[in-house]
Amino acid sequence: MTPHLGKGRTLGAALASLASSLTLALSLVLVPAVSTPAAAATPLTVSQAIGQQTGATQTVRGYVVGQPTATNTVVRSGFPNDYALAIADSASQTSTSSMLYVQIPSAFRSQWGLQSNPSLMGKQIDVTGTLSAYFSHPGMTSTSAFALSGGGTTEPPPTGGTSPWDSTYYAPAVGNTGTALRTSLHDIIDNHTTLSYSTVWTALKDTDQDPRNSANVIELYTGRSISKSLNGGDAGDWNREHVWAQSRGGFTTSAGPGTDLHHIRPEDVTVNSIRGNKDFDNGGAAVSGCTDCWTDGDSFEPRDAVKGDVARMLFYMAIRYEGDDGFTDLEMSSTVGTSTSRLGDLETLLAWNAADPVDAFEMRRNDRIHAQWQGNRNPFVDHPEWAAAIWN
Ligand SMILES: [Ca+2]
Ligand SMILES: [Ca+2]
Repeated sequence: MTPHLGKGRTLGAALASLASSLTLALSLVLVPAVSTPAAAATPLTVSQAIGQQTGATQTVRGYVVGQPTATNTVVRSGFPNDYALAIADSASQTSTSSMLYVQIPSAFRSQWGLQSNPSLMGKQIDVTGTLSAYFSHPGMTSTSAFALSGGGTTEPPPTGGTSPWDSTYYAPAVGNTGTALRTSLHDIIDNHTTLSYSTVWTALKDTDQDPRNSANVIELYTGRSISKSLNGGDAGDWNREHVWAQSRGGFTTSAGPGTDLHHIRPEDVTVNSIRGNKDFDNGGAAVSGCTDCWTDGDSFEPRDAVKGDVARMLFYMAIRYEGDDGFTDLEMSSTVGTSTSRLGDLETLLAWNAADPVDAFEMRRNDRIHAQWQGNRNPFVDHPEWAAAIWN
């Protein structure tokens, strides 16, 4: 199965949706007029929040539709900063009277502001804060929590695609499958700035910043938050983990694949060395100092929360590097323990991609690499379903 973010609605899905709406309407008619018990855990809709500007603290669920810049103005691109969001009950809403304006306090801006995270457009989120006017408009202030709605990110964005980049960055690729998709994506993503290996330290302190502590980065496999300043080579430091291991890609730390941020992540020095140049697959013995990590003689299994991240980084490398620019052609492998230029296990990685959907940290990371460091994107973070469209 492709993971959900894809595909327009079929007629069948529309009919099923209509049928469930009719069932709901019927049940509302048949059930006597007993008021629904107030379920504290159920978020308000945006239209409810607009009608309840009481100063109470509430959680509201809605789709990100833009950034308010004045009472009657919401911009949908060219975001000026990270200070505010507009949410609505439909991802295609364009009327400001049907939007709630959400203040983003400074602690949340790097993770939830649209200038840093334009991929949030069209995503369904839950926000908690005070229901009161913002920009002289129904709003939420003193916002204290932001989260992607659980399993609720399936409504397609207004373009009819699945990413705000479909009509621009990905235009030559949208609609393709198989070899045509591979070729068009390669041509899009191979045009980028290359970094020096020393700049990679600086960049990782931005791309992998802990959303709860701007002085720290998050280590990929361990999940630990560690001071940005503890980068180095001693036990207990973090260093630069090449998810596509150098010796398996025929590259060094010269500018090129060995400095490509899309697959380089902060990792604990000791755990990085335990992973070494192994393939990725399920199973093995527990890895000391890395909760829920497993390894055997030829493979490494990271914690569940980053299994999809690992898969999508490797898919990027296989498509970015095709042997046409002086670097080795990298390809996915359907086995483990194979030679230079191939990494696996493809079937396991496709399953990890489906089981661990793209999260806010990963989206922000992709946005930062694109906007700030390299000028290119990982297509499999924007379109995880493209992996199955290429490798199935
Ligand atoms: Ca993940
Ligand atoms: Ca390749």
